Amino acid sequence: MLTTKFLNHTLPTPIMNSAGVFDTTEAELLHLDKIPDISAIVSKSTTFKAREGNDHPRYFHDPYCSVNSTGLANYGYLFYDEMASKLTKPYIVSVASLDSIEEMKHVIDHLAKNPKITAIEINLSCPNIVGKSQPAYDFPRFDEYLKTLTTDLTKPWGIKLPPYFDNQHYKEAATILKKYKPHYISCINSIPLALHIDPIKETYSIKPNNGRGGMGGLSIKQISLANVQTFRQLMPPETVIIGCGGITSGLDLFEHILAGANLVQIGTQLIRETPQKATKRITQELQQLLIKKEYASIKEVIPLCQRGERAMPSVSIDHTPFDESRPLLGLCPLQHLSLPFEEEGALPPSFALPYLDSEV
Ligand code: RRO
Repeated sequence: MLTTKFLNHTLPTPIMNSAGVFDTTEAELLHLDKIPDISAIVSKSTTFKAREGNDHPRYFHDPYCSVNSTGLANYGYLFYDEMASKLTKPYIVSVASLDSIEEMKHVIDHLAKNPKITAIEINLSCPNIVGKSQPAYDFPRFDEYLKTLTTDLTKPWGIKLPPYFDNQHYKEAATILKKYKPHYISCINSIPLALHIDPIKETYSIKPNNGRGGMGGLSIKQISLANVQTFRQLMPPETVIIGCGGITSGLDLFEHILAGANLVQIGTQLIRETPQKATKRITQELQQLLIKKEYASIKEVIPLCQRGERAMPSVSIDHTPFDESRPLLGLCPLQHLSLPFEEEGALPPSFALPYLDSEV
């Protein structure tokens, strides 16, 4: 029911980890390899040399979001190259830009020679290198990077895109992408330069860059859906789109498919709940939802933007079929959506701040 094609692989579920989550060390990568509902593994974004990354604490999450400023902590590309022979699942090595295009080209060309590596994920959207901007936000640089990195590249490659927020930016990004024809695009990397403040301790929740880092988690879902949908409309129909951002439940994953994603990458929720538990639950929820909606397979779900007329739900969802005790995750009962936020009792109990309770 959840079988999904990816490059020349048939995956049992449409789920991968997103780059940067439980994929830095050998133990983490071997752990991901054992988890049945994770179908492909993405490495931590790697660079030519190993990096310790930014100062700790550099990751934080609450029920709404995560904020990280990891700063590309990784063991260097040779380590992720060697890991390929130890993993059994399709393995994508994420490669990040740092100082020089030439260095990144060297890394990619080296990794491309390894037959055990399934694909390269080009990451031009790291938000956390202090003092540097993202190539994917600077379109002439973006074009130059892709030209240099993908000329003569024989290995399948994808690209991790940052969130875009402007129609002109979408158009410019899509024009460049269409020139270089990635095998897939992943939308989106974390939302850059978000600030989280701990009001109890009166500090920033993470240390680097004055507390600012890339935001993930449920709060970014609407931005990631909009990016998936827009690229689904702008790119040729055969473009594989991996939805990434705000997936905490089977329903969130389903929304990504409705927006136009073929597969998904999950980050924050794997940290919140553990990769095993999160992906097992999300897979079960997705299966139950598809059954309830009378889809025989995930392949039957057509993105909303490709349907002729306004889509009507095939079944009404008036209460969550999921675990209602799980804070914030999954479907909010629909009646809450029509009530004003200020109204007492309008918000589901999951909107309380359990992390504050536990601190007090
Ligand atoms: O390492 C990081 O700080 C990082 C990277 Br490379 C990225 O692509 N996205 C992110 O949120 N953090």
